[in-house]
Amino acid sequence: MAASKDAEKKIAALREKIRHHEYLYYVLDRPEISDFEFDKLMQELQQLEAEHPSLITPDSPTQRVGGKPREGFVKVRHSSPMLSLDNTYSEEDLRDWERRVHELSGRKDVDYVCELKLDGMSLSLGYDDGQLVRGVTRGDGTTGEDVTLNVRTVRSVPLSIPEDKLKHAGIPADFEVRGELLMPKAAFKKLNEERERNGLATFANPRNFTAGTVRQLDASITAQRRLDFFAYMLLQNGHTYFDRHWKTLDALEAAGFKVNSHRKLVRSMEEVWSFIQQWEEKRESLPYEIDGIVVKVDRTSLQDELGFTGKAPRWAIAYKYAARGGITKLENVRWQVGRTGKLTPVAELSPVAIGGTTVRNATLHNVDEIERLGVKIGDYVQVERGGDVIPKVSKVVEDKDHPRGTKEIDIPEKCPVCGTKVVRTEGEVDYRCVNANCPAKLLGTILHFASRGVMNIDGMGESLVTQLIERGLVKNVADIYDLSKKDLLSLERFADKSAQNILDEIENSKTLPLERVIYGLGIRFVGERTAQFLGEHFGSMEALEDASVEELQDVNEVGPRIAESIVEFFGNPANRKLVERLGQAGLAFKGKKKERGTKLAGKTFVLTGTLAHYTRDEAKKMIEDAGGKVTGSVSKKTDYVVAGTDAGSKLDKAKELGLAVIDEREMEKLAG
Ligand code: 0OW
Repeated sequence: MAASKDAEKKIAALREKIRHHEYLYYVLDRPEISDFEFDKLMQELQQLEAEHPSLITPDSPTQRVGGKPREGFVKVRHSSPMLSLDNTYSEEDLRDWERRVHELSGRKDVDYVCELKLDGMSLSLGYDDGQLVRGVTRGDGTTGEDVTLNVRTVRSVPLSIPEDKLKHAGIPADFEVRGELLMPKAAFKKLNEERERNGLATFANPRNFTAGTVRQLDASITAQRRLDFFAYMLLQNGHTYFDRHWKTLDALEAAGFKVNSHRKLVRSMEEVWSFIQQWEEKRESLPYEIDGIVVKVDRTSLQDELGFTGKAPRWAIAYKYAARGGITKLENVRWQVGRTGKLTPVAELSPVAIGGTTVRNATLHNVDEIERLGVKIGDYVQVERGGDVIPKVSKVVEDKDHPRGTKEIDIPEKCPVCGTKVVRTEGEVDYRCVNANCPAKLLGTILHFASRGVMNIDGMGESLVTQLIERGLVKNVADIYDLSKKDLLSLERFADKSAQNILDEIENSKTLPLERVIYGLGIRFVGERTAQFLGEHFGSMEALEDASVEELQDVNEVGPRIAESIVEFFGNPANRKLVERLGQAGLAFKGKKKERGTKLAGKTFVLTGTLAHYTRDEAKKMIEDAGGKVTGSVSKKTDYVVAGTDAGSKLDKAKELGLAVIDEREMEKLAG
């Protein structure tokens, strides 16, 4: 007992410490320890909990990412409607709103709270006895979807709040918090670029990405995308708890929720207007997108008196900033072909001034976006410069001054660059050119190969590569290694020094490891992480080239889709020739094969149900690193079935076949 008592104390102290550092890092954005030190604390807690599983509680920091992928979402009715906001676009509109507030309330001395209007999606969190028990999307305002498992992975959402902290904040033990869930600009940019690199459809803005992320059936995917949650409402049994909104925000902050600090309590519309103007400029510097300001009557009794119409309260209003953009005419649409062959529609516009620059092109993103906008050639469109640099077409403008266009935007039958028939794979959004030697793909392919995170050939940017392609000096990535100084000196603006620099960079690239070369080949769905797993697993380019679809699926996180894409790539003789030339040029074709243990050599495992401490991928990796194999279906050839909680039909079949059924402890022991 003493050991367990001692463990209990250590676990409690570790949890407290980890929660404190999670709060500093994710709520206050003021970390005091390094990620490495934080991870060590988490590993220590995981180890202690593994030794004393009975001490594991749902609100332990180790329990944020868990549960098996679901088939769908349960509908949940809100305690009271989750309202939306009426919008205003001018100071005059605001004055009208203020007049209505005065008339309806019969008061002139109204206090207001100004808040940034975060451009995310609303979410409701339910806490019972200080424990997070539910996360629900807004849905249609009356009924939302239960996304609790996904919400638990958002680090700025407390899994539990200690009783004393709630008391200190004046909050009852059972309460509901509402707020905005969002994806910071930096995360959006990085994740979208990664999807682009892996040939996946990208999202038009952080809000869409957030909505797609929180509704992932597999919460471990949500966890990887680092969403943020800002609280702005506190209810008990569907009613606002505090008598002032300002108090609500302070109480939420005191209880450990992330509350936006850029808020202001004001007594007049003049102050509201100056707050709005102040943030019109400053919003560019914010780490997340805002699309306006929310103004709310502060006193709850007044809010109740004013009530709401339709779906929006009378006691709150949104002021929307004019889109950073302009209205102009869509003259034409051309289709750009990227490295992966994806065809992207580009709007050719009548020049329009946006934020001091003249814009002539904007992205229409993909065919779905064209359909969503309902845009035609000749339409007048609103063009906006979003958080990222590429302007986008945000909507069609239709009024007496802006008549509609009539010409449909045709999706090209053939690749605009090489004439190959374009295809659209079943269930995918994008149209693609599948010609491996399409020149347009060539530019993107060379740039990808030479880029920093791949072969790191500094100086080999768009202008140089375009020249090399136009002069016929480079037709594929292997030609890079045949370039001579004479070739480079024949290009514009190339003096001896810069030519030598490029040649040195090319030479240096040969020292980079095998996984970089694999990543550089630009095989569809093979991004940086997959390339690393492939390098570690096969240990050489030759072994990778000869691997079958089945063998490839033994690699961590490689499923049938990626395996087929790799076999298809090496099945193309032109690609084989290319790889052979890279080998001859002296690139790293041997890597350090991740040594596998032999404890489980020749043993086949099947995983079923939810494991308490490992995701499916982690468990699969543990077994494979010990030399074992993980398959998806139970058969007589299966040596072990690892059963977690709510194991399904695979467990029944294992019992039928009299197979060895073990839990994750025994799996760990077997894997050593
Ligand atoms: N997006 C926001 C935000 C905010 C609610 C309360 C009742 C009606 C609106 O930052 N700061 N405050 C509120 O207050 N709503 C917001 O966003 C709304 C929620 C639904 C549609 C908008 O996203």
